[in-house]
Amino acid sequence: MFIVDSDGADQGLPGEYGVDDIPLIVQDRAFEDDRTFTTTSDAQTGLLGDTMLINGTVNPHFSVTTETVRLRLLNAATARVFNFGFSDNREFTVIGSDGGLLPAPVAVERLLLSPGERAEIVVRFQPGEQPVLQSFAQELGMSEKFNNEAGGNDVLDLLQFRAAARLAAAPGLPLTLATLEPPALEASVATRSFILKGMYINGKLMDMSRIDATVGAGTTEIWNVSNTDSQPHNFHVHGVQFRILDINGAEPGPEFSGWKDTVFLPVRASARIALMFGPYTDPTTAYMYHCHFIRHADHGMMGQFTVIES
Ligand SMILES: [Cu+2]
Repeated sequence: MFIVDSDGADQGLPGEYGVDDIPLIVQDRAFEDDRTFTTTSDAQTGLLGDTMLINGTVNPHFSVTTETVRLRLLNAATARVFNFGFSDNREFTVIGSDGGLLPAPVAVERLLLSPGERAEIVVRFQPGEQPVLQSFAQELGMSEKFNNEAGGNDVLDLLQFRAAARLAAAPGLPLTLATLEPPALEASVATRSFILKGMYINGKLMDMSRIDATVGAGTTEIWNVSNTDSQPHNFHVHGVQFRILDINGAEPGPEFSGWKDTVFLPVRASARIALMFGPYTDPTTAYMYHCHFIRHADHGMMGQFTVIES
């Protein structure tokens, strides 16, 4: 995991790496009899594992020594959507999304992250307690059979916390975290549509020799991304961060209102995203956009765009 910080951005937040600031790379894996990874699956959405690996560790625990702990969550699974929460259903606070801090902390009991999505959360602990970070059942919008096959009914233990008898005091979180300009929609220069179905985006498989879109540096575009399929997908864009304007016509929850590069699209969901492209141009080297369910991307559910002078 690469962690990209800007100076001063972390003021007032837990930030001591390995003590109260912990990266959590969350994966489900399956193993063969000879203890090698299982790498193939016939499941539509891809391989689901029965063994949870947190930072590569089976049955992990974390020794808590401070009243608050910041967790940098990465869904590093190929196909599983994690519905994060705690065994005692405690509230926790979301402070960041894929591309940076949120404007303000958001209290939740559950947080749904599809493959490739990240979030930062802060959890408050009491001395001596041992809650477990879990993934809970979820509605993927599929038929019951496929919902089960895609892991929608699974409840999974991910990481046990073991709080010491005495914890170092931690202040409350700041009321504001970052200033996020609203997307400059009036400056939007183009609207594009992306239909996700089967392994196709707009009816096409990835072709290295084809540039699917050319965008202008420093411009804002609105992309309508629709999952018209009977299985979940998501949409991940390289080289740019975006803001989710709406999902199925409604504003996203505040925990998804910040900088994102991946948006989850359950069955028949559609999202409108505003992308603000940076100043860097290169007419020959393309960025990709793709479904982050790895089986889908591997089968060609991907396209590419270049950023040129506008
Ligand atoms: Cu997909």
